[in-house]
Amino acid sequence: MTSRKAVRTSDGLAIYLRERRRLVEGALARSLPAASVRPATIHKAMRYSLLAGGKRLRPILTLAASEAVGTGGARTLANALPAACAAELIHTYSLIHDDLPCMDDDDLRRGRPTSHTVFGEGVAVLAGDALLTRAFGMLAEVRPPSRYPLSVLVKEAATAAGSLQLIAGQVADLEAEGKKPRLPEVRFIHERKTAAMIILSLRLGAMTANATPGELESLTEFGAALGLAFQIIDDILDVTQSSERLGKSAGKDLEASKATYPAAIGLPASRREAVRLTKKAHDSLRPLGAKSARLAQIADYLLGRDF
Ligand code: GRG
Repeated sequence: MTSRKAVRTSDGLAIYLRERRRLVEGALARSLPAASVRPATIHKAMRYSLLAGGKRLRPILTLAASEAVGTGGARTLANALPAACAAELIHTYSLIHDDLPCMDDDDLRRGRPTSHTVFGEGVAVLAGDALLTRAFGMLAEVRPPSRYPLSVLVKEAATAAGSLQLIAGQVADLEAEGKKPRLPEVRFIHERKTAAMIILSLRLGAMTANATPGELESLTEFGAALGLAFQIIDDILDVTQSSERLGKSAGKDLEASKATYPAAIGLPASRREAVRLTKKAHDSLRPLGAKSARLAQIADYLLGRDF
């Protein structure tokens, strides 16, 4: 992207991302008990991981999806915000558990020592559990629009975080370790471990803004393509970037013989696949028209990211 128009567009996106991140950070900080509330250890641990930065991709997608189908005003955003927090709470729980010695056994996350290295394994497990539980409490704060009662939102989140999606991906990932990675298996894992949460984030945002079934379908297709592209880029960055840049341990996938796109099809083909999926993501947005421009920009931004 070198044209002047492209530069202006990416400037606009940077401002958008900064503003939405600010909204999300404030809401996340308010979503948990203060660190001093008894038992302080658990609240410290929950806040330590949740408020450690991170790209906030999932909550930003929730907000952007609500804006793509709603009126886009302050009310649209305010109603999407608890759902955005729910997506980030589930995501952060999954990161804490993923880093545990019995899983990926990692000591660096979001540029900080992982939860279990600071608080011990027991508290880290419980902090993950408590964040997951809090996610459903946050979802209950959405003012349900006419098409989507709260029970629908809760079911969406439970399905995406459950044994058919997020946890299915993690189990398949654990079972794939040390085996020669095959593309269908890698895809199975990535669709469940990563894309499912990205689809959930978009769908929750769209639902809080009372999306039509057609709009919801377009955003689901967008999320499926974007989610897979996002994880392929993540796999590529693990091979090509430093731990300092990523804020998490780089090079671990190769070391642990993890199921990744570069391991299955090589780096050049992985890059081509991420580009193809990003184009597919763009195509999925076409029925939504101009209001989905931010989502299209986010897809391009994620393709070009280096952390
Ligand atoms: C239930 C015991 C138990 C564990 C669940 C499901 C699970 C553990 C872990 C999956 C988490 C995981 C590592 C998913 C991969 C998706 C991914 C690329 C995560 C990193 O997302 P980013 O880059 O991270 O958006 P930030 O820190 O920016 O939010």
